[in-house]
Amino acid sequence: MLNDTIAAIATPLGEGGLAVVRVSGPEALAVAGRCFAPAGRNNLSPAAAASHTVHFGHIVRDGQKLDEVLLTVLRAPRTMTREDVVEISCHGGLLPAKLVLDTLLSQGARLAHPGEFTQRAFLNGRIDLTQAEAVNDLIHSRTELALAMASEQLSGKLSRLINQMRDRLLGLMAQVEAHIDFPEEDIAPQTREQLLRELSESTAQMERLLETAREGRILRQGISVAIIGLPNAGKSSLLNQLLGFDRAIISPQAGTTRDTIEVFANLRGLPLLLTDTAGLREAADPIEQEGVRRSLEALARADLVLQVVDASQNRAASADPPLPGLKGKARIRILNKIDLPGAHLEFEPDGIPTIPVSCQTGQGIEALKEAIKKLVWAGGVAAEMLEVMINSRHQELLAKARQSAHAAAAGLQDALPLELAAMDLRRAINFLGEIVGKTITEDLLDSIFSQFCIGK
Ligand SMILES: Nc1nc2c(ncn2[C@@H]2O[C@H](COP(=O)(O)OP(=O)(O)O)[C@@H](O)[C@H]2O)c(=O)[nH]1
Ligand SMILES: [Mg+2]
Repeated sequence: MLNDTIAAIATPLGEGGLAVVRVSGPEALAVAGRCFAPAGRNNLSPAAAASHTVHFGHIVRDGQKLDEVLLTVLRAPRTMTREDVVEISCHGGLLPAKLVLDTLLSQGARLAHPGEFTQRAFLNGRIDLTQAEAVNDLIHSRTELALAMASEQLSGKLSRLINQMRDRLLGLMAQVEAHIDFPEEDIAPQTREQLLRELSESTAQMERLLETAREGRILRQGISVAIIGLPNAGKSSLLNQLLGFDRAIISPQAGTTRDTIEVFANLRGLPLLLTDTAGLREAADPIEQEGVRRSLEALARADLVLQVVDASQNRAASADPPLPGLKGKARIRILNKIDLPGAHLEFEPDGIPTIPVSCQTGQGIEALKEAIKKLVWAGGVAAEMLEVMINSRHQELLAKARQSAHAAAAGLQDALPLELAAMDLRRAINFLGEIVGKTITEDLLDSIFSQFCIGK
């Protein structure tokens, strides 16, 4: 599979100043050489050029110059894939890049599958699986915080942690197996104690890592936030305040927002998917009825609800809407329009964080952002969690590893045959190995790399 040469456009499809076409594999230099006519004084063919050098020339096909390009020669092993790589910078826009790619394909390269470059980097041992996944995270990160986390993972921080855990369990398993081999020497009580202590330290470490899953999911996927409330409470005004620009139409006329509006906002590194909704009321107008139905849907989907209350209205009107969907949802109550005379700020204390704001003057908005952050990062992980954050695949395997380690400990504790503990340890070791890709299956590779787009 790795002895063919692959090529793909590595930059996004669309118009731009430049596009890059990437070639990787044993024939990369030869294939590029058949498509490239060097120009200028230093006119070396790619195969004759030194590694990590850039060459000016043309892509030619059937004697015809297709595009003026810069061609970079990168020789194995100091390349992204550890294979010979050629990167061709051609003119941006769909057509030039496609012509260059077609020429390469006509001269012996094969079109790369999605993620195949990264997959080769993995298969050739340059990066492990968690690092390969980080490449995807890096490309898809939407806030600086998510980006910082992805680059930590790309640098191998998570891999090192997992490998340390795995090595530790390997050591424990070796000790247990030594006793199996010499059955006449029964395991000494101190040795058993020692093994159990080390095992419990290992599982505690797995627990800590498992706890980063929630934050990892938040940073990768964002959290969905529904802004709800009665008509005219100031929901659309709040959306605009949180965004920092005017996205939704604001009007004193009740029932202005009829459809739900979804936008992405970056709240100090926290990716939010905000949904502004139609005001919740008994509507006569069928369009508004549909809007209300969608509001309730958004409410049901939300991880967090921002409930906007008009504090200048009398208390009865601003009381909590009797919505079944609100039950058990993380919620912040926002008392809006505190700039108006007669706005009352007090609310029955009921454990729901309540923030007074004015979406007109911006007063209280910073406090609201703080409250959102606090609620989402419950436990205040911020700085520490940047170290590592596992994804759902890691989470699943880590939970299995922890379970096996627990089983091993229980077996040792109850003085069951040592073979059983050794088997459980072996299982835990394999689960950890699967996280970094030490034990892999074809299916696993497919499921990970198919999430990539072509050219990566
Ligand atoms: N004085 C004052 N008016 C506000 C405030 N927030 C919103 N409004 C006004 O309230 C009306 C309804 O606002 P809008 O955001 O459209 O409410 P929605 O129906 O809940 O989306 C508009 O006239 C806004 O200008 C506020 O904090 N203070
Ligand atoms: Mg509105």
